[in-house]
Amino acid sequence: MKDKFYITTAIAYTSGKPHIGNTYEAILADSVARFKRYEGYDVFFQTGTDEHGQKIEEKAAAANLTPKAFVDGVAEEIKRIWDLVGVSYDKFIRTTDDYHEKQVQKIFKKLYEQGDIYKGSYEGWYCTPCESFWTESQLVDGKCPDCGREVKKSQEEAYFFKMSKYADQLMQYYNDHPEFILPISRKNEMVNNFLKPGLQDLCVSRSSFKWGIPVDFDSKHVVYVWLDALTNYITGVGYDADGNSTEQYNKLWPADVHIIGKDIIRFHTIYWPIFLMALGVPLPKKVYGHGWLLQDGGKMSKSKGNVMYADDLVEYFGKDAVRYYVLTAMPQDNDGLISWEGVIDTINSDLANVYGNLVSRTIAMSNKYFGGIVEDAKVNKTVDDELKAVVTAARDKIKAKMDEYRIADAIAEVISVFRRANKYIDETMPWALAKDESKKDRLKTVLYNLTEAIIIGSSLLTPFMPDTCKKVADMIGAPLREYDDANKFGLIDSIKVTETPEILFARLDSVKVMEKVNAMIEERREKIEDKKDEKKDEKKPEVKLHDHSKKEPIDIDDFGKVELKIAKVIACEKVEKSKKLLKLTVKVGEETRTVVSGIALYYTPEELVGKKLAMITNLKPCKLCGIVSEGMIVCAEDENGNIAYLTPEKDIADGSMIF
Ligand code: ME8
Repeated sequence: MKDKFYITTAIAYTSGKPHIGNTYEAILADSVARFKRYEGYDVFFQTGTDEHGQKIEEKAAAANLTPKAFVDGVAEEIKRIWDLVGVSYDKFIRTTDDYHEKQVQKIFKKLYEQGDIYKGSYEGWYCTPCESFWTESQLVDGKCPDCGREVKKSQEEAYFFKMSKYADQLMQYYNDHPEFILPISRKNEMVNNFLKPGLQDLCVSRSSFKWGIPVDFDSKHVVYVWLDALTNYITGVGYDADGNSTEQYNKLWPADVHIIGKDIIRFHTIYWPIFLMALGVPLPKKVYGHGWLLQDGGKMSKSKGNVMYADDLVEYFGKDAVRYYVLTAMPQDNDGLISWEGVIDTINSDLANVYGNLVSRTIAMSNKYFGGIVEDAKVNKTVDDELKAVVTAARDKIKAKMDEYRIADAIAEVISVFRRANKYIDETMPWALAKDESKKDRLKTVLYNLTEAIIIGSSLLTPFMPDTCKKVADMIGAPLREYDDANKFGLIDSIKVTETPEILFARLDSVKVMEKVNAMIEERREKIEDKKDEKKDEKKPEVKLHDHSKKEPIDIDDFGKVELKIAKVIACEKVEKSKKLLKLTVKVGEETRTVVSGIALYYTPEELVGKKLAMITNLKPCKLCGIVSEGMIVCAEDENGNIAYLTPEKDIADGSMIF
């Protein structure tokens, strides 16, 4: 009976299309899963999407969709991309799946009933228009960092998890399982930065937004998105909090490895193990935190149109070349740098020059000298032993690297097999042997040895480049070698190679490809600019800014206390730290004043310069985002939150009184 191997990726946020960095993780996990299958493990590979939370709720609103319709679209897109790059998952879980939501509710309740979760209150500073809590240190001059308005000290009811209760147990687990966190540097980070200073209780519910799994016994609250998301690893394989877990769960859990990125290691090596301890569930065997793929030569940014997406890369270079590139671009203990030029260089050097060239030369020579027939005439030389030694040692070297999750190093071992085989061609000079009839058998053996090296190397490369390796085996006319035989030389019998070999990787002309790529980036950038303009025209406000309830009657004297004048905007700019504020310089008769106004979502600075507006001129000055505001621009706001400034019906001097 084969051992099981349960491997997972992080589940991707459905806030938008995944870039090549997120896709890298799926390819990485896929190559591990494929290698384990090749080794003979009974692999279960789970991936999926993380679909709840405020950010997604906001994105959906901005797209004018319900959150569910929005995440349905993005989850489909993520699946499409995973399929495009050949991610061979067995299960794709979505956190909006019914069975998952039910289990999260049960888990929450169980933890509450056993006292690990308790109801408390969250203290902070609340900005009502923004519906946001802020800590003291986040405030700017004591005001909301987003809109610059006054904030109220508030308490919100929330549920908390008693993290500290399990801290010692977790430290013990780390000590007893030195292989739990990989690379080791990440473990030290967790111990020194989080466990040693002491764990704080974790707020595990939210009531300021709705798009989450409701706490079933207190429906004002939704479950904190990380508690929801992390449990996917058990709910996806059939965990049941009432003790009726499936056979599949019993077989697969604990997971053999969670593959995740470096930014979410804390969630997987502190929160997740503690939740599991509280549930009485065994901990995963390993958490592997990979580095990040960063764009060489500048940050990837949507507005620059230069974000690298897997589907573009696949369109330009093909699936396997993209898999090869991202896997080899990432070192184990660090981040990896990627670029369009980098893909071209790697394809030209490793795939076209080394692998492709070896395959095409070998097939061409077999056709030319022996009508495509490859067989061993057993005329051996010492140089053959050197080739055979490299080829037969490769499997175990690769396995050792794969066991340490050194994927780039494992692939480099395969490439060194192909490099050695190319060198063997130079050493044996088949074209010279062909000229001498008496050396025909030696030539046969040379081509046989090369073909063996190609088949064994391709078999070992299959987890990383599945389609290419299969194609090579088909062209050679020999099956890919099983794992158990991948360290044995000389198993091919007599075979016939194809007469019409395909070019595996054509050499790319960097200048030509980059011209096309740059044109695509430019086109995207323009589209994004157009969209921004359309959005500006729409000017859809998200919330009403002001209290629209009926006010108490006042005397004319009360109204008389308000000084309203016409102000002319002579300059205007955005306030750097805020999305909502504009800084206006206005002329009011002889005076020039600065006014900070929360209308940046409705008007651009350019639209306001030169306009005459109604302004309250005797409000006491106040500081907003560090700028002293000396008045208030008066606007009208309708029930839907649409805003319009007030301007005189005909031209009138600035400084004129409004009464
Ligand atoms: O973190 N290079 O989702 P996510 C390499 N939903 N990996 C990268 C990367 C980059 N440039 N950018 C992101 C989440 N990643 C949560 C996970 S799991 C219970 C919940 C990795 O879509 C990132 O580190 O933001 C993470 O492992 C994965 O992509 C998904 O990121």
